[in-house]
Amino acid sequence: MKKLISGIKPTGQLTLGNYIGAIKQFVKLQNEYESFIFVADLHAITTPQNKKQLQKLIKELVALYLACGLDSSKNTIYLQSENPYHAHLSWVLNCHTYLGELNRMTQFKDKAAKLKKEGIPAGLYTYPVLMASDILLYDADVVPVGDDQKQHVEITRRLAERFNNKYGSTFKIPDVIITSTGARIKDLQDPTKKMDKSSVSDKGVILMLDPIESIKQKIRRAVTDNDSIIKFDEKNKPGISNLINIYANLKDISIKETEEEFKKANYGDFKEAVANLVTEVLKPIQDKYHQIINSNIIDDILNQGIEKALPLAKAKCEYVSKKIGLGRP
Ligand code: ATP
Ligand code: LTN
Repeated sequence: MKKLISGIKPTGQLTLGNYIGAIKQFVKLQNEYESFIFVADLHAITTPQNKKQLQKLIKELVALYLACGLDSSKNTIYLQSENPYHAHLSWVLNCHTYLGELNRMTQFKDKAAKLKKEGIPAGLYTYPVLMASDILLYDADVVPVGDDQKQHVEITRRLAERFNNKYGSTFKIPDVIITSTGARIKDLQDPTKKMDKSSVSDKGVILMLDPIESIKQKIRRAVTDNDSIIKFDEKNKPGISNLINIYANLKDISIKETEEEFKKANYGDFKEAVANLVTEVLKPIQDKYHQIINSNIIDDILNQGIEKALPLAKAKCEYVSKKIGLGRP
């Protein structure tokens, strides 16, 4: 069976963007791939985090993975920092990465701009190399992510190819999987910006655990435009296009089918339909989440996950070390 790997950072409450761009894909693909889904806590600390809050978010993220339908018999669900080999391989790959490559990463530029006053951690700069290690450590065939992570999977491929050319075949070259609709869900108040869990915008971000009525309000108040045609046009109608993306994705239909379904509707009716669909999807997830978060299952799942992930990662790191001449002769 081919392998899949992906992770999410415990940097905030998960958004509808995280669900559509990432988790929904994990759930769909778990039947086709042997899946490794982790909590990227080492990635989370590339921007400043509060210790107590981080602990809470780690637990919540595992509960949400499960509530969304990740099956622990099909997925190895684990905590990144419990596996020291991620950081080990990351160091080795750092020594094979050029500064010029890291300078081109758009996520780094965006996040660094926000941290100018406090200082920009070196870890934020080398973040893509840690992500490459996460992926290459398990010989993953595919990496399902949102559009913003595509560049990081591309650098992963480049690093793997460089290493293979220098030391002989060592790493599998992974492919990115990006959903055709909803690869970049936008903020409802500023539809030119990505919906982000670390964002300060409250009205523009739908949190997966937001109260149902508040989700509906946020969608009803989403910024649109002045004409009243429900047509996908990201440049001129970013707000409506964002809602079309959300609807099409959650209903598993195309953009065209969505336009056709609402060709006679007004914006009010369309927003109501989007609000109903989003809450229909999120309500059962929220119910399950509340059962899971108060049970002991989270520790069991993480124990089981790390037990499977650790020996695989250890073996790969030892193999890599041998290839480059590290360790005792
Ligand atoms: P942060 O704001 O802390 O950078 P984030 O919301 O971007 O966080 P990540 O942990 O970086 O979340 O992302 C987890 C996964 O969700 C990634 O695969 C990412 O591409 C995807 N994702 C995040 N936001 C969106 C979005 N708005 N639309 C589609 N996919 C998204
Ligand atoms: N950088 C990703 C999270 C992440 C990831 C990974 C995703 C860390 N390591 C490995 C896929 C594969 C993000 O979403 N910000």
